[in-house]
Amino acid sequence: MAGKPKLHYFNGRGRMESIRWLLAAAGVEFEEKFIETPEDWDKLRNDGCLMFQQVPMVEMDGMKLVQTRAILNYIATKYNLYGKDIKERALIDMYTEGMADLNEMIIVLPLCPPDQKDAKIALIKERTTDRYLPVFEKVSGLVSALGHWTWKQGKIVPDWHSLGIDLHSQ
Ligand SMILES: N[C@@H](CCC(=O)N[C@@H](CS)C(=O)NCC(=O)O)C(=O)O
Repeated sequence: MAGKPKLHYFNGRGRMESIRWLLAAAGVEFEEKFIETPEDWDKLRNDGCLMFQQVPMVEMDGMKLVQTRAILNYIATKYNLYGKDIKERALIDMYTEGMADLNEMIIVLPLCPPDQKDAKIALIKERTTDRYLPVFEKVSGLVSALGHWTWKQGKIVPDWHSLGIDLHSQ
């Protein structure tokens, strides 16, 4: 029997988090190998197992998978979580690409110059509440899949703290 998938990433949510969620949704146990030091990072890059010298990387089924979307597509296809036909798959792609756009805004926030940070946080909040969450509110069945949101009085409420956004810094 094949071993558990091994996830290589930093000790944080980042781009690996959606992969963790998807494996959990598929009921697949996995191991994590965190990159904790510059030496860990150098070793992984110099081993030649990262196609583009980037993580996330997932070892599974004899492959060293990189590129978040490629990894998600592989897992979703393997565990039959990618729609019953191409129309359902297109719909799934539309929802997940929307979430990926929002996620990308949040992931790059720590790299933002300090003088632009408040404006970026304000934009993330505006896009979250005005653009993305209304779409997911229409399909409340999907809400349980969104770890950082809670459902209050018929509305999705973001958990800003768990998203890494400190409201008190405003
Ligand atoms: N398109 C890639 C982007 C991966 C990426 O940017 N990973 C970052 C960590 S979150 C990284 O490894 N950066 C190092 C580098 O680009 O040299 C994906 O979706 O997996």
